[in-house]
Amino acid sequence: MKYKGIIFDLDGVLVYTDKYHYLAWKQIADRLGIYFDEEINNRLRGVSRMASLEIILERSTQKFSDEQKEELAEEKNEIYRQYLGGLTQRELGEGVLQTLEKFKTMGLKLAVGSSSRNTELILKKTGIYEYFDVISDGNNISKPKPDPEVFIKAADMLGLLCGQCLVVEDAVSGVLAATAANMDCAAIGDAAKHKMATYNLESFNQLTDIVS
Ligand code: B16
Ligand code: MG
Repeated sequence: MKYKGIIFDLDGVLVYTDKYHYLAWKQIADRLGIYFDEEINNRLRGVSRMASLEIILERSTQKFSDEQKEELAEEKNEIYRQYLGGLTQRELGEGVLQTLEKFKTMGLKLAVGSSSRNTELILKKTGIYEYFDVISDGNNISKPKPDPEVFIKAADMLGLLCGQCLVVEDAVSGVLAATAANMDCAAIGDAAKHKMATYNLESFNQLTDIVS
């Protein structure tokens, strides 16, 4: 087999939580009178909570202190977690369950490599927590994507070399992070056409052909 480990991004790859990030940020932006739409939201994919807030505040004329920014980020997270309360297996990406099942039977090591600090909750609510050998996420990194830290740590936790792992990503920041980690990257969704991606996926199910 070409790879020994697969490192999955969470939001936008395994689970469609991206719409809840959008709705939560939209609520904050509307309250502050800042213009925010789906296109701006695409720039938030894969980047940390605080970096997302900074992108939203680019359109604000008001200045915010670090303390106010912390409060806004916390407020967004509370709204987001309310949405997560209703999360079920229905929000899993198409083909995710079958693919994870197949990769497990093939003996591949599986990791999550996400910028989110809500990874465990999301994996448990959608019933896929048990499929993963390790989780590398916003809780154990100091530098968010596009820095490669989250993926390098995931490979390390799996006991594998970077070159033995394939990253699956939906965000440009994630494709850049995988490239900087010297890992092959299968890009889907928003990042699918990115020139740095090793594989451009039209559907999640195509992963099986790449890996076999
Ligand atoms: P949280 P990923 C990322 O997840 C999201 O795409 C991004 O929009 C979000 O700001 C980031 O997680 C942090 O999430 O607020 O839950 O800690 O795509 O890296 O799985
Ligand atoms: Mg993502």
